Amino acid sequence: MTESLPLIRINQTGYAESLPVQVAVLSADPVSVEDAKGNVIKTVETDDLPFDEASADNVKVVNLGALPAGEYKITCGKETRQILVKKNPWQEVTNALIKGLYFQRCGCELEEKYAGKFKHPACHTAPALEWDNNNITKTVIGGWHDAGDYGKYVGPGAVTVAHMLYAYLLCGEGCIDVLNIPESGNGVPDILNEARYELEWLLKMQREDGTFHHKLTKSHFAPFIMPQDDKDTEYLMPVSHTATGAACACLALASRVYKEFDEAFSNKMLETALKAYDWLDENPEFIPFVNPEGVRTGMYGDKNVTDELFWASCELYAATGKAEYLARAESLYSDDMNLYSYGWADVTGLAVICILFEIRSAAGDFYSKIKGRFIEMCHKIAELSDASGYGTALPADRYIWGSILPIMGNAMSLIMYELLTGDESLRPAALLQWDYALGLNALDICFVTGFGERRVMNIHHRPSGSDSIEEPVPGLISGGPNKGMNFPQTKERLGNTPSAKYFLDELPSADTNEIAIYWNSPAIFVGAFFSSLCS
Ligand code: 9MR
Ligand code: ZN
Repeated sequence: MTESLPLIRINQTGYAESLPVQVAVLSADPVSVEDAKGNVIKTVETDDLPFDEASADNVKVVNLGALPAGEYKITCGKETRQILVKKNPWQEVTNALIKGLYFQRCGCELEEKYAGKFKHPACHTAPALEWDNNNITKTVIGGWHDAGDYGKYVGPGAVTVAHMLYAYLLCGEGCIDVLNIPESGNGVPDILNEARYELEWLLKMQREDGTFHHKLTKSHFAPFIMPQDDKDTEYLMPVSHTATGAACACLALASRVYKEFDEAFSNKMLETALKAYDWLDENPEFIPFVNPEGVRTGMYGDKNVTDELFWASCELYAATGKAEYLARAESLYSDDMNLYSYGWADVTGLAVICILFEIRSAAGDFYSKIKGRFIEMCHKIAELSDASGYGTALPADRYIWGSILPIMGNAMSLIMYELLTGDESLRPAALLQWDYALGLNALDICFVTGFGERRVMNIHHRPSGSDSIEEPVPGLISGGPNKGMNFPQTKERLGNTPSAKYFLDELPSADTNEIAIYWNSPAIFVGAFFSSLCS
C-alpha cells in the first residue's frame, strides 16, 4: 500500500509565508525547491533516512525554512510535488472546523442558507424520558450530536466547549471570522455563538439537585439514517459525578467568557456551576458511570473524578475569586497528574490552562510548580516529535481510538509553551502536528473533510453516510489511525499494519474513521493559533 503513496508528504492545505515549510520525505535524495519561474531557490540534503517505528517507514522531516507566498515544486529524487505558500493559508480550514459543529446541531433545522446542500429538517425534538423513571418526561432540545452517532453526552460536550473558549481567549485573532450561522452578525463572535448552542443544552441537562445527566441518547445507536428520521425515544440517562464535574467547570469558564456579551446568561451559568459544585462537595463518594442494562450507546466510562473536580475548582476560582476554590484545587493536585491531557476522560490539561493563563498571579508557589512541570513536559513532547519520522508527537504504541486527540493535545501544549514563555523554539514541532492533521503523515491523507488533494471521504458519520451526497459533511476531523484492535473486522483487514497506518477510510470503521466534536475542538485551538500568526 505504502509503495503507491508519494515519497514527499506535505500539508495539503498549504503553508504560511511567515512559518517554516516542513515536508517529510521517504527518499534520501536531496530536496529542492523550485519557484513558479522554474528557478531552484533552495536545496537541502537529507543524509540518512531513519526508521520510524510508528509507520515502519524510512522517513525524515525536512525543514525548508520560510518561503514567500507563491507556488513551488518540491523535488526529491524522481518525484515532484506542488505546494502552495500563502499569507494566511489556514483560516478557511479553521473556520470550517468551527462550522463543523454547526453541522452537528441537534433540534433545529439546518437551513439551506447556512448549510447549503447539507441542509436537513429539525431532529430529535420529542420529549425525552428519564431512564430511571419512565413516568418523568422532559423536553431537552438542542446541543450537538456527539460524533457519527446522534447521542449527546455531557462530559464530552463540556470539554469541546472548553477547547473552543480557550481558543477564543488565547488565540482569539485566529478564530473570530464570520461563519454564516444563524446568529452571525449579532455582535458576538461566531465561535462563541456556536459554543453557546451547546451551553444552552448543557444548562438543561442539570437535575434539580445539581447533578447532571450523563447523557441524552436512545438505548441503541441509530442505523445509518438522517437525524430527522431517527424517531425512537431518547432517554435522560442516570446522572454521574464526572458529567457533573465537567459541566460545572465548563459553565464556570463560560460564565467568564460571556459576561461581556450577556450578563444574565453568564450569571445563570455561574449559578448552575455552583449548584453542581455543591452537590459534588456533599457527595464525595465517587460512583463511576456504567451503562444501565439494555443501553448500548457510548459509555464514556470515566473512572476518575479528581481531575474534573480539580478543573472545576480552578474555573470557579477564576470566575469568583474566592480563595476556597484555589485551596481546594491545590489540595486535589498531585504530581502524578497528566498536565497535558485535554480529553473527555482526563481533563487535567484544561485545569492547567486555567491555572497558567487565568489565575497565574494569584496562585503563587502552586503556579510556579505547575508551570515548571508543564515546561519540562513540553520539552518531552517536542522530543517525541523530533524522534518521529513524520514529526508526529505520539509514541508508536499510543495510536488509540481517536489518536488525533493526543496529537492535537500535544500541539496545544506546545502552543501554550510559546504563549507562556515567549520562546518560539518549539513552534516547528507544534506546526508539524497541524501538518499531520492536514496531510503530512504516514497515510498521505488530510483528516479534515472537504480539504486536501487526498482527503478522508468515508467518515463514520450518519448524516454523511445517508444524505446521498457524495462528499461528507465538511469541516469534520477523523479520529485517525487506531491500533487498539477494538474491531475484529478492522484487525482482519489490517493485520499487523504499523500503528500510524492502522486506518480505513471506510464508513463502517468507527474505530479509525469516526468524527467527534471533541476532536474538532482541539484542532480548532491549533488552527486558531496558527491562523492568528498569519492574520
Ligand atoms: O472517543 C471515545 C474513545 O476514546 C473510546 O475508546 C471509544 C470506545 O469506547 O469511544 C469513543 O467515543 C465514541 C462514543 O462512545 C460514542 N460516540 C462516538 C464516539 C467517537 O467514536
Ligand atoms: Zn438530533
